[in-house]
Order: sequence, then structure tokens, then C-alpha cells
Amino acid sequence: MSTAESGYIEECLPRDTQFGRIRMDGWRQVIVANLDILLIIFAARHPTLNLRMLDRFLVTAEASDVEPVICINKLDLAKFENVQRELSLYEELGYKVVYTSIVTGVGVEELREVMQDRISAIVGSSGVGKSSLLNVVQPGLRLRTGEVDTRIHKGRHTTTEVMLLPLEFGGFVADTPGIRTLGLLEIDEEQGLDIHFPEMRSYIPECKFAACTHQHEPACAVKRAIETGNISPDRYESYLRISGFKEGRYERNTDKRKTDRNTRRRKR
Ligand SMILES: Nc1nc2c(ncn2[C@@H]2O[C@H](COP(=O)(O)OP(=O)(O)OP(=O)(O)O)[C@@H](O)[C@H]2O)c(=O)[nH]1
Ligand SMILES: [Mg+2]
Ligand SMILES: [Zn+2]
Repeated sequence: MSTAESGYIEECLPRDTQFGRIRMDGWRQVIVANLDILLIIFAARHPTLNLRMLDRFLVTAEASDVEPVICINKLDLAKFENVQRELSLYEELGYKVVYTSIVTGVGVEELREVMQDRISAIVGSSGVGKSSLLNVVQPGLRLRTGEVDTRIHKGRHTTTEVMLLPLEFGGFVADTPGIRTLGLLEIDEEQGLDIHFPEMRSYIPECKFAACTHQHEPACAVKRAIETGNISPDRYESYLRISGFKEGRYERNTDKRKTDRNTRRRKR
């Protein structure tokens, strides 16, 4: 163990938590295991802040029992009040939101506090500034950073592999390559998708049907909560989209639909 210069695997620890996704080609990819924190990074601008994608990341974190922290980078490119207004819903839901910029240095210390003595992974689209932020959080890392295409405002996938990096102030952080699509890996069909939306949890037991999908069922408490303004229609829209994601792990109605079809066939 003392001749650690070339490095070898001492032990493979069991995976308590894992963050991963189902890629477009169907491969179940585990990106990082045994995480404490998932740092979900978006840029305030360039590339565009995508709340629909944020919801997917949040569901993944909830489902894998990893604490999500939202980080909005490139604050220097936008008006703070506008960005904060867009994120206010998430702060109300109890998610921690850190606003950062490598240009002004705002939020960097707060990010260090989040990461200290924890194992975290920084995830998000290409070009949002994941590697740039880590270079500022932990000087000396010298991670390669890329340009954002000025025409389409997308990154160019500069980071190509996951790297677990030690932090001098304590802890480890994994830099990861930009993610284009996030097929959900961790959704347990028995448990359902709804419980990964914190604002839905208290309403779920009040739906008339125990297996309510909150889509077409009568006397649905979740839909009522949307009507009364207690659940955001945007978050509900994300719920609907994720639940219909065929390549993802969630198709709660599949069996039922099959049975319905069979029954119909038999009747004919
Ligand atoms: N204006 C501004 N630009 C930033 C900021 N942070 C990063 N950038 C720029 O954004 C571009 C992309 O940064 P990267 O750190 O390579 O982005 P990444 O998320 O690691 O991208 P991938 O490795 O491709 O996934 C670089 O040109 C950075 O200089 C910021 O806070 N403000
Ligand atoms: Mg990078
Ligand atoms: Zn319902």
C-alpha cells in the first residue's frame, strides 16, 4: 500500500448509491457510485437554462438517494433577479441552489462548503462550465476546458471521461463529460415516479385510486393540487413527460394496458 505511485484497485466497495442513466443506445451506464451529493450544473445562459432537464436530474437524484444541489453558473451573463425568479420554485421545494460565476468568483466559496468532506459529482450539459468551476474551486487541477459554440451555444464535449479528484479542503469530486440525454436509470416501477416529486408526496395517499398515475383517473388529489396552485403545472408537465419516456425505466401502465387489450381481444 506504500508504493501507491502506480496505483491499483485495493477493494471494490458495494455500491450504496449510484448515479447513472440509460443512454440513447440502451446501455445502462453507471456514471459514479457511492455519492453524497449530485451537483447539477446549468449555465444561466450559453447554453440555455433548461428546467425540463433539471427536473430529470432531480428525479434521478431523488431516486438514487443522493442529495441534489443545483448550481447555476455563468451568473455574469445574466441578471441575478431574473435567474433567481426562474429558480424560486426549486428553492421553495427545498432544494439548495448555488449561483456561481468563474468571472466574478461569486458563489465559489459556497460551492466549496457544499463539497467539503463529501463525495460529489458534477453533472450537466457540455459547456455549462463544470471543469472551469472545478479549476476555480480547487486551484491546481488544470482540467481542460472548452469553448461554447457561438452560433448554437452548445459545448463541444471537452471532458471525455469521469475523473474522481481529491479536494485539498476535504472530500472528492468527480468531473464528468457533458450529458446530452438523460434516460432515467433508477426509477423503481413498484415505487412509482410520483414520490420523486417532493411536492406530490403528501397528495398521493389522498388520490381515490391507490395506483393513481395522476393522469386520467377521477378524484386525483395531485391534479386537484395543480388546479388550486399548490403544484406547479410545469413540474407536472415534467412528470408527464418522464412517465412517458419509453427508453427510461418508467412505464407503470404497461401491464395494465396489456391486460386491457387481452380482455378486449377475448371478448371479440
Ligand atoms: N462567462 C462565463 N463563462 C464561463 C463560466 N464558466 C465557464 N465558462 C466558459 O464556458 C466554456 C465551457 O466551459 P467548460 O468548463 O469546458 O464546460 P464543461 O461543462 O466542463 O463542458 P464539457 O467538458 O464539454 O462537458 C469555457 O469557454 C469557459 O471559459 C462563467 O462563470 N462565466
Ligand atoms: Mg468539462
Ligand atoms: Zn392521483
